Amino acid sequence: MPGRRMQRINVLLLREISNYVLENQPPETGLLTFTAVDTTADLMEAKVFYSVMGNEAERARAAEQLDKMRWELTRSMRRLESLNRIPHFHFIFDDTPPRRAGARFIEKTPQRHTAHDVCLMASLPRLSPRVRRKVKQIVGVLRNNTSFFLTGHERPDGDTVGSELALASFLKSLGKKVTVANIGPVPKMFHFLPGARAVRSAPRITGKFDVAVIFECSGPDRMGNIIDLKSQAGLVINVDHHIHHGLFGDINLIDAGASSNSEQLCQVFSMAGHSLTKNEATALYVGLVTDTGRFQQENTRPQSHRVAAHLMEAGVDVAEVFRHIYATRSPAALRLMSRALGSLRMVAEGRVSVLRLTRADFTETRAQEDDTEDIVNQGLLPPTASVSFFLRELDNGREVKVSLRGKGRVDLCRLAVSFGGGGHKNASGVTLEGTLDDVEAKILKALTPELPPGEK
Ligand SMILES: [Mn+2]
Repeated sequence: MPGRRMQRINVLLLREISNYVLENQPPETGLLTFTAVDTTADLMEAKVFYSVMGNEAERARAAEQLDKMRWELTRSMRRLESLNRIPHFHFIFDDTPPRRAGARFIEKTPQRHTAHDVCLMASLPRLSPRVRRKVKQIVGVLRNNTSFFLTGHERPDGDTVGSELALASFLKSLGKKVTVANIGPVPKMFHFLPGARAVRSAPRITGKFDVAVIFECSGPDRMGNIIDLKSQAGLVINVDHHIHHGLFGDINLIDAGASSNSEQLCQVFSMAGHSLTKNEATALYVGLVTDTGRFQQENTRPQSHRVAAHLMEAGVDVAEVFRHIYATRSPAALRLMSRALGSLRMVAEGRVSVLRLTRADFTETRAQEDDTEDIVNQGLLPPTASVSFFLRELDNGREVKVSLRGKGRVDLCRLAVSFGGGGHKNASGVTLEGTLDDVEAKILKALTPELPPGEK
């Protein structure tokens, strides 16, 4: 058994080598995973074990590439201050199942949809070499690290929760330590997802993690700074499908062409050769179906349906998901909906529907924040309405949360961003300080000039 110091050095080298090679390997090399490093006590020599997911030719190319990279790799290691010498690296192809965590996992999981996976990989959007490299790099990081922290934005939605649960399940099946936490609670409608009740809700999580994966946050403040990325995470992976994004991660997988994080994760799982379990597929499906507005919003692409088909084939019960998310409403939520509909006003010559809820509406109906789901969409029903504008007073009494939905005629994302919010062209939101009247006036003033002329 190597001593604690050597163990630390081995772990450090394993991580550094993985990251360096994944950053620098040419795309035609098969999927490389580094499985172990064994350094001699005098730091003269280090055996570096690796495996390759790929055919014979890819394996040979990988060996050749590693050989070529050796010198540059050694040079890049010189910046590691905790090492007073860089050992000579010997790359050793490792095919022994016990060490190959990824391979062990694949062997353990029957490939139920092998033919289909191949077809899915072909039908997933052809990633640009840049994104492909990132996905590949993420797969390597997931494999080569031990402890993970997963989180998303405040007031987690179906896509955040679904992505967290699917990724957590995948990581646990690889034997990793996983903590999932958000600053806000998981909405009740997602509690049917296995693992959803175990997701922690806390303002602050302590401890250190090898890797933090952050879902759809334009910046660390969007996750309420639940951990301090600099001091608590060795490496930060930032996954998002929204534009207007701060690139705060060490790896930023940003794809505005994807409907949801769930769709992006499908790329990661597909590249990892992972065959989804029913629970993972259901969690991802929830992300897909909620983020596309049941496949009705503009971000719904042929690709979204292909991914949905793939998830159904992995066992998703679509009717069950529908029942939990869309066909179940508490009496309190119905009463809240009635209040919101009762508040409807048509302004700007009928081109904007305004819906409002006060704090009293919540307390008197005993409704919760997540009972507001779907209210904003009602404002798009009047044919003259181009935009539905929904405002609600937050519990703190100082702020108003604004949701905007459109029919494609106004860029609501740009509008929300100009106030410090975000979203998509047809669905965006922002939280502003002020009274309902102040905030309504402020947004209408900016919105009205953007509206298409009304029909007379
Ligand atoms: Mn999303």
